[in-house]
Amino acid sequence: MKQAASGQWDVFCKIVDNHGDIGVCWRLSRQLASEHGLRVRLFIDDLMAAKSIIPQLDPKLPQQELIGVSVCAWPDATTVPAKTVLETFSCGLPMAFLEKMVAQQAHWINLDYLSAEDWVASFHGKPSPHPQLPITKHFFFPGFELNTGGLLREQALIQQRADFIEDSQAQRQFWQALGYEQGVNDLPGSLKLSLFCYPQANIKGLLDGLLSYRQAITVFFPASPLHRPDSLFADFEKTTERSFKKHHVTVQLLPFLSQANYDRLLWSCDLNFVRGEDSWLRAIWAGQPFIWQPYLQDEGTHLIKMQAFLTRYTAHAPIELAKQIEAAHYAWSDAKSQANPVFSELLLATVQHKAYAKQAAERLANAPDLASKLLRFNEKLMENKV
Ligand code: TRH
Repeated sequence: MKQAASGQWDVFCKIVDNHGDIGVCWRLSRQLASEHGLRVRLFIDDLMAAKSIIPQLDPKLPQQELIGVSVCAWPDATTVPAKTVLETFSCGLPMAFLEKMVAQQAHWINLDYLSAEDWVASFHGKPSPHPQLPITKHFFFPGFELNTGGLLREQALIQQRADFIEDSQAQRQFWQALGYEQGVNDLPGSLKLSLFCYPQANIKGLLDGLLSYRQAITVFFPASPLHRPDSLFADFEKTTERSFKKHHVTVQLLPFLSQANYDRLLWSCDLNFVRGEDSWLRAIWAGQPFIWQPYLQDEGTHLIKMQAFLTRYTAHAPIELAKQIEAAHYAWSDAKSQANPVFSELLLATVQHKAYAKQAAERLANAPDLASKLLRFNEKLMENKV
């Protein structure tokens, strides 16, 4: 393990909606503590909402030690800042806290959203002086290219995935823990899909595609307050409290999983539908085929973000497969688009798609990870080399 970086870092997380903000902040805070030996305080504006990602959190406690991280309620005027303060997704810092940061010349870094767009590299590391106070914020942009902040990836992640894929006992335990008995739908040729999406996703189009694909398919659907399964699968037969079936397609409702179990679900499925920020990246590292639905933005700018990623991600893919991956992304993010036979054709390419997704994960995992680059960036700030 690298020489424990000295000192304490403060990480700020405001939970706007959904799970991504806290999902990223909790994952990064644990990594900074466990892999880089930092004393991390994670300040969260809504502790109750954070419980979806940190189930062991007690929202009544103003401060608690969890998995090497000090999880804290939003700071009050007495809180003394750490030497390095990580604001995330431009969540904003309390003025009293900022004034104390000035007093101790704290480093102020803003971790921004992940994008594959070309402009990212030119904005990465850029300073932004505070309009009133003599302190400068530095923007830190995650990204897919070496001249960006890199991608969030724990050091042991790729090996953990490889070990799980090789370990049928661990896989059995995982499925049993989910109350899912492996059986008929696990026969050779049957497919497993996972579904994590926003309500605007073209779920009807996908189901039509799956129904026209002549192999047993199980769709795992972790619970999300954004969806009402009974209406989504209205023309399916409800076979149990948590499953629906129509011909060869079974939909299995799952509880909202722990982040670790959600990784295992992504590792175990043949095609993963993911969204937003963090699940998108976990799907990439899972090395399995995936369809990403970006967080919806006005004027369809999320489709520009999606196209920038597709161009980069499919750059090394066989033309036909690249076209199929792209067509499936547009069919998924655009509920009005003609989805059939886009999804069934993509499923027919599963073997080739799996090989490509595995290679793409290995290619991206060769680059330094975001947490290591964040520490390097902070060291450069200390040496006034930024
Ligand atoms: O929940 P999201 O839609 O979060 C979004 C995005 O981050 C978006 O960029 C941001 O602007 C918006 O929030 C405010 O999707 P995301 O980013 O994939 O985060 C989901 C988290 O939930 C991720 O850490 C994985 C985790 N997760 C589980 O832990 N268990 C589960 O069962 C599932 C489905 C997800």
